[in-house]
Amino acid sequence: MTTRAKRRIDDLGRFGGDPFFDSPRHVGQLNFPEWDRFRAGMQGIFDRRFFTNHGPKVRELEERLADHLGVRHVVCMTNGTLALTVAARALELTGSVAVPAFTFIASVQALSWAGLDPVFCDVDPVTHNISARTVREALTGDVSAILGVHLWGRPCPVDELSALASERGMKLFFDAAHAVGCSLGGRMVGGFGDVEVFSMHATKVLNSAEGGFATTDDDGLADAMRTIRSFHRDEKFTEVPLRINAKMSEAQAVMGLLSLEDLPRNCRRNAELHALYRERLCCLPGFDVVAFDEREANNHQYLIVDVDADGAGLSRNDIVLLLEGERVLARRYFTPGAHRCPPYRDDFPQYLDALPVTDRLSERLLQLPLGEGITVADVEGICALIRFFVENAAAIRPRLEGGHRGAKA
Ligand code: T4K
Repeated sequence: MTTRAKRRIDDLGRFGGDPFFDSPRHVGQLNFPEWDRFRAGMQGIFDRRFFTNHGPKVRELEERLADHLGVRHVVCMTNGTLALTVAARALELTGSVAVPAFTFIASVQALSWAGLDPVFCDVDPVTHNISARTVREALTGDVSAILGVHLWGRPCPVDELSALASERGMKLFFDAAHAVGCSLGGRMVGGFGDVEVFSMHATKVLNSAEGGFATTDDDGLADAMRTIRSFHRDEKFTEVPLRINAKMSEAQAVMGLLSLEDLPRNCRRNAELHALYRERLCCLPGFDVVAFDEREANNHQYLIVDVDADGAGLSRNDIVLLLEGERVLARRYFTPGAHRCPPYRDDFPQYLDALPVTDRLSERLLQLPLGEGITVADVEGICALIRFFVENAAAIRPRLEGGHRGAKA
């Protein structure tokens, strides 16, 4: 790895200097199994000449995930977005669903594909998740369910949301795309609410390249999801009006099985890098690293920093621009909030100025690289860069405001 230390602000990539890193540092986990293990798994597919339609590898992955999470049923699907849509259809929801606006847009678009309208809720400023209070404040007459999102892998307050759902006769399900391997009160995420839905996208700590799955302890719901996810004639457990092709392929399942084997190792590695980031950034003014409850199981796959521009001397957006100049591809997750994204900003304008915590977080949070491609030296380098930005904020800020020579590609 070649890195270039910064001595003056003219050395910054943003102002025409050479980037610190010689190749991009991404935010995704991008865990790759060893090639020989992947080849051995794929060899079985070639030998059996069986590519898809709930083959042996998909069934094995479903069983292993069910064991790992302590749930009765796992239903594997093409990706997390389709798994959410299928779950919403299986729950037979109607009208609207209460959902946080502070989430990846897929949480909400999946509802739209299921023919449901969002009722946007604000989130708690500390947990970044919905609470019974924020849902209650948003509820309207036709809300048939709550969709909680365990953001960054930190579980929603499940008990209070369950109590609210029972009180109002609503279903409760969770978008657990970030939360594989995380627990609440010692119980693994996967068994909460009516259904929970996970993503196994390439950027996740558990990955099948593309992929997702739904978990439930309810036999009827599992049957409904298995039927809805496929037009295949052998997959008909229950009567449903509409079906879709949301099947997981055997190749995805091979990748998912290998990734499940590697999950403990990858979580441990994330935890180490997460701790190093915290140690290096905690004493910088205006920087607050989002922490996890270390009494619980965590996957530590998201390194999220809350940047206070007054304390740091630079805004979150300034930091992203400056890091980009050094080939550090930090992300503004989740900016803007879903209520400000099409089609919702036009279809539901009543939410535009109604979600102050979501708006505030979406202006301040920053995701930094953490995953297989990121080394201890990378973390040290990224933190040293950020320290340099903050220590030289007074000189950097006017240069950013007054325009600059673009960063080298
Ligand atoms: N609910 C929530 C709360 C979610 O966060 C997500 C997905 C979903 C539902 C839906 O689940 P899926 O339908 O996706 O299974 C990424 C992922 O695409 C998405 O899965 C994830 N959440 C979201 C938070 O992040 P992008 O578009 O912001 O990231 P992307 O794909 O550009 O990748 C990040 C970086 O990694 C890039 O700089 C490029 C690099 N990269 C990426 C891939 C895929 C690589 O170097 N190699 C690769 O193969 O959405």
